[in-house]
Amino acid sequence: MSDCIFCKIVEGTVPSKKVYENESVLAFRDITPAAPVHILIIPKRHIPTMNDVAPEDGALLAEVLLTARQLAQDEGIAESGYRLINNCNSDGGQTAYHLHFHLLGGHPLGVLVE
Ligand code: D5M
Repeated sequence: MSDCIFCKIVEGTVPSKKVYENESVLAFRDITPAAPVHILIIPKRHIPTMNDVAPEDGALLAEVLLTARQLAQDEGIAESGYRLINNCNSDGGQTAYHLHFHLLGGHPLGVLVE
């Protein structure tokens, strides 16, 4: 049995507030939201970090990103704007080692990188 919290969410053994699901991608609300809209988009298959994405995962990664784009529309934040973040490994602040992208929006997020 996997020790990965997001694999458990995919399996349904840990509850989540799902907002979108298909056969390869899942999106659910972050348990500690940092903005009015804070959704995590993940591939269902366990990929630990961005470093582990292989060239043959390109279509899957595109599906994850296109899901984020669609959810931004659905959540009404596409026009006002949003931030899509991947944290990679310890310096990047990654705490959940199953690839995920944070979709954040719903209020001004401030400047992160100049
Ligand atoms: O972000 C990992 C994110 O995952 C962090 O914002 C909390 C969130 N998290 C952790 N456990 C859960 C559950 N069970 N449901 C929803 N959200 C969760 P990182 O980029 O790794 O720092």
